[in-house]
Amino acid sequence: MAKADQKEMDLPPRPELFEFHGVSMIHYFTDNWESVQNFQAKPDDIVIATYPKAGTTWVSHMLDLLYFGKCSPERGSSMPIFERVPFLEFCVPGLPTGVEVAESMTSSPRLIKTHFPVQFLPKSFWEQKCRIIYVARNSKDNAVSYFHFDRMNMVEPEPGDWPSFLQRFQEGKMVFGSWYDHVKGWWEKKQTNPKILYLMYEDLAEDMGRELDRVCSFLGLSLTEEERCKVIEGVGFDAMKKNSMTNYSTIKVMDFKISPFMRKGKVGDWKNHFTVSQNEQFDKEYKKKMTHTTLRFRTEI
Ligand code: PPS
Repeated sequence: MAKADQKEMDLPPRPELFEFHGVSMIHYFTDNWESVQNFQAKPDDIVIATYPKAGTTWVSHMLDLLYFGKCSPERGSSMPIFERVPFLEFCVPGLPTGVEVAESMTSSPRLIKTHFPVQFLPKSFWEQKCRIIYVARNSKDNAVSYFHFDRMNMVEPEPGDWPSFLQRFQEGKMVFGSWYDHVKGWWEKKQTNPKILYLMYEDLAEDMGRELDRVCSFLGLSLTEEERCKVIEGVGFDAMKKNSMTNYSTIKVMDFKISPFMRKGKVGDWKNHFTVSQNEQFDKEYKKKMTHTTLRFRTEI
């Protein structure tokens, strides 16, 4: 977006990345650091943790339907996802912070979203032994989705062109840092913490019914066949794209003329973006960075 357009929308300039405790961040997610770190979790809080663009909204809406779809069916079509599932570290002037939204919630359990790498999660979530659902997405599709998001979201740094964005993605110079550190950090933590369920975007896309059953078993929920079908229908890509309470169309800092929030929702869209040489280069780097982990992703299904 041209600088003049940004001014017309009465928005501050796009934020710059800076190093924060060893992770690239922007001030919108660090300005409220003290109160985020001192956040008081409740034992039944459920955290949805992801690297940006890995399927956060998908799983957030799924959990909201699971817990509240039956008793308040109007909730999913009248309350935007960021009110139903507050974004903990969010702090943009003129809007309530994620902490404020979470603290004002009267429904339980509270579903709380974060993009923090594992070492940033406020300690009270660990002390309270809260359940955490982490969602990861293969790096190539994740990078493509992030690129389009940064193009359309005026509170993200300027993405530049695709080649330079991809280069910075590999270097970890993205908001919330390196994809590699993020997915591996949470994966390592999960090995010793049974309160973490690690989901993959590709598995959700392949078989939602199977993944929903895994989620329900982790959360100790059982659904009737009718409830199960309703959730599966509600979290379909087309249903969520149409639903203004899940598609972010009410947010003024996102310019849907550039790209919609619910963009493609596919596994393998990276093939429409990576050149052959970008792909070779990427695979080489990927191999090096993923040597010492058992974590495996699928870039097609
Ligand atoms: S954010 O801004 O970090 O919270 O974004 P996040 O929700 O994590 O990721 C957005 C991408 O997830 C896709 N998405 C879905 N895919 C399939 N089915 C459903 N229901 C669904 N809901 C969201 C969304 O389209 C973004 O991916 P891309 O590849 O850009 O389309």
